[in-house]
Amino acid sequence: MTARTGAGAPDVRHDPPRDGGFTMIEMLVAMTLFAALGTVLIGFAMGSSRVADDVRESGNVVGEARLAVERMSREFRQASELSGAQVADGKVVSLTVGVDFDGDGSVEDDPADPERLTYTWKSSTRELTLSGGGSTVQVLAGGVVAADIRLRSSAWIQDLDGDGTTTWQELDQSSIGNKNGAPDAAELPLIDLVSVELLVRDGDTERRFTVQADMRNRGVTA
Ligand SMILES: [Ca+2]
Ligand SMILES: [Ca+2]
Ligand SMILES: [Ca+2]
Repeated sequence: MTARTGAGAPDVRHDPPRDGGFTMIEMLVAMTLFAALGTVLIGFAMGSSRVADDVRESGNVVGEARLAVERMSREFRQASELSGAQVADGKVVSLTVGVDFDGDGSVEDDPADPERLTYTWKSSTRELTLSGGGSTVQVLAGGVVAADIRLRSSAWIQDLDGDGTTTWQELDQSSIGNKNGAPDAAELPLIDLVSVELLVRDGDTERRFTVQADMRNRGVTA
């Protein structure tokens, strides 16, 4: 009994410290693991929130560009007149269309509900603006890097170089054109295809948005 107790005593005395030692090590290991896991989780959470921010930001730019492009496309298709176009360095930089939104048969310049709209691209400041009824707003709040406005005609007989596309330049140089380097006068009524290509900055990348509108619904030849 005594011997057994004596033999058992060291075991009894030694066991608790051994358990305590394992517990300490286990706790240290657990703490280290939790710390490591925590760091990974925090890093992951911060990373995902950054990604979410990027997606949100990108979604805004892309969403806004899509809306702008859809709106332009709708307005050009519904336009009952192409009132004018401005040219700079041989390129169309401004386009004025008349859309009879209220359907009363005429295009009015009512400031409350303007029907004559002008889209203007200013390459020096990279601003695409929309003017109507005496006020001007910026389209896409400075996100546009480049804009390319093209005017074409389905009057194939004026396709001087025979490439299948009649550009406003060809109309200008044709027998009906006034050869002044601008789409105007007798040329405007023959223009029935408008395309606008926008290059929009989206974070580190640039995205291209294209508007292709058939203006053949125009009854009025302004
Ligand atoms: Ca009207
Ligand atoms: Ca051509
Ligand atoms: Ca001309």
